[in-house]
Amino acid sequence: MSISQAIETVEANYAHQPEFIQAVKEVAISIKPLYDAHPEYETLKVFERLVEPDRIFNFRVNWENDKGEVQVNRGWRVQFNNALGPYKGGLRFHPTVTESVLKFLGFEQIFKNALTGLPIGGGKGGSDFDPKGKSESEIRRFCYAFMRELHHYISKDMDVPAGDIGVGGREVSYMYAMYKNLTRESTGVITGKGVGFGGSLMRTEATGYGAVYFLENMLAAQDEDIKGKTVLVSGAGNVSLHAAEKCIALGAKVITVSDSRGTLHDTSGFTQEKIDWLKAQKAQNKPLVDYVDKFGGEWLDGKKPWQFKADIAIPSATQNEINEDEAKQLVNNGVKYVVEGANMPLTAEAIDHVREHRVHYAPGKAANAGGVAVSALEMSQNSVRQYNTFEQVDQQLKNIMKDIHDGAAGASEEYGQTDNGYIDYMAGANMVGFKRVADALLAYGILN
Ligand code: NDP
Ligand code: 2IT
Repeated sequence: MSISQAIETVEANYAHQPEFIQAVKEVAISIKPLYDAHPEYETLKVFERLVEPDRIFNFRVNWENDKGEVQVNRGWRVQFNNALGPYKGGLRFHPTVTESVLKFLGFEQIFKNALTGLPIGGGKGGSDFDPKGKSESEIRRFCYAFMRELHHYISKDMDVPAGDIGVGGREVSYMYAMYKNLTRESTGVITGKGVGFGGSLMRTEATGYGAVYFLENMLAAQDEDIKGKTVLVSGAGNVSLHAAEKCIALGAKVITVSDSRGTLHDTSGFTQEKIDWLKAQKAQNKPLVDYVDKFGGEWLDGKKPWQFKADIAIPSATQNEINEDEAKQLVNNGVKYVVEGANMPLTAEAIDHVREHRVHYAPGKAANAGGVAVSALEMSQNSVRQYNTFEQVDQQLKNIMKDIHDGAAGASEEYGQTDNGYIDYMAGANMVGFKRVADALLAYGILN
C-alpha cells in the first residue's frame, strides 16, 4: 500500500476527524523523498501502521461542582506509538477537545518526541472539561476525578502524561497527588510537577524558551540575529509568555500577545515587568484589556495579532489559529520567520502560502519540542532521584534545540529540499522524526 493509499484509508475511516487528517497529510507529503528511497518501509507497511494508534482509552469523569451538583465529562488517553520509549505527551483540558484533536496531537507527538533524540514514544490525552469560570476547589475535584480513572492506564515506564492547554503546574500536582494516593508510589509518573517534589527546574519555561532557541538557530543559518527584530506572539499562556520573555531577553521587540477574547498590542514593546504582570493577570483568569489602563497600548476585541508589521511570528495559542487569509497578512506585513509555539497553529493552506513565499517556517513538532524534551529530562532525574540545576537543564535544552534544527536543515539539504538558501524545515523535521520511528519499527519486525 502506497502512502497515498494510506491517506485515502485514513480519510475514509476518519472523515469526521479533520484535525487528525490534516496532521497525517502533512507528514505524508513531507516524507515522500525518504519513503521512495527506502522500499522496505513500504514492504512492512510502516506508514499504514503509524497512522493507527496502538490504543485509545475513553472514560467518563464524574465530579461534583460547588453547588453539590453531579457533573459528567469525557476523558481520553491516546497511546499512539511506543517504538522509541514510554508513551509521552500532555493532557489538555478545553471544551474543544475531541478524539480528532487528541489523535492529531498524539500523532504529531510521535515525531516530535523522536526529534528530541530522547527515548520517548508518543501519546496525548485530556478532557472536554472547561476550566474557565471554575473555582479552585472545582478544579481540584475535577483533577482528582480525572486521575482516578486515568491511573489505570499509565505508569512511569509505560505512559507518562504532562500538561498542555488548561493543564499547568497546579493541575499536574493535583493529578500526581491522586496517583500517589491510589498507588503509594513516588515514581514521578507525570511531568511538570512542582520543583521540590520531583519536578525539573525549567520545565515551566522550556517550551517557549526552546522555541526561541530554535528561532535563533534559524536566524543564524541566514546570517541574521534576533536583536532588534519585531515579533508577533499569539496566546497569553505558558508557551506564549515564556517565548515572549526569552525574545525580550535576547533583545527583540515583542508587540502582541492575545487570548480567546482578543489581542493586546503595545507598539513600545513588552518588557519583563509587563510580562510578569501578564502572567499574574492570566493566572487569576483576569482580562488582558486591564493592561491598557496600567501600561498603555491598545486592546483589539475579538481580533488576532497578524495585522501588524513584523519580522517574526510565533503563534502559540492553539491549532488552526492562522488560516490562508491570515497567512497572506503575515507575508504582506513582512514576516520572514514563522515559528510554531503551538501545535499545528497554521491550516494546511496557510502553511502552503508562507512556504510558497519563502517565509522560513518551523513546524511545531520541531520548534516546540523543548517542552517534552525537558519532560524527558525530568523523567531521568526522577529515575536517579536527583535534581539538575537550572543552568544544566537550560544548556541541555539549548543543545537539543540546536540538534533538532541542524538535523532538520541537514535532511532538507540531503533530500534536495533546500532551494537557494531556503531551508524546508517542515520536510526536514518530518523526515528525521519519521526515520527514527520507522527504523525502530523495522528492527522490531511486525510487533509495534
Ligand atoms: P495555556 O493553557 O497555558 O495557554 C493557552 C493560550 O492560548 C491562552 O492564552 C488561551 O486563551 C489561548 N487559547 C487556547 N485555545 C484557544 C482558542 N480556541 N482560541 C483562542 N485562543 C485560545 O496552554 P499552553 O501555552 O500550554 O499551550 C499553547 C499551545 O502550545 C497549544 O497548542 C499546546 O498544545 C502547545 N504546546 C504546549 C506545550 C507545553 O509544554 N505546555 C508543549 C508544546 C506545545 P484563554 O486564556 O482566553 O483561554
Ligand atoms: O505538546 C507537547 O509537546 C506538550 N504538551 C508537552 C508534552 C510533555 O510530555 O511534556
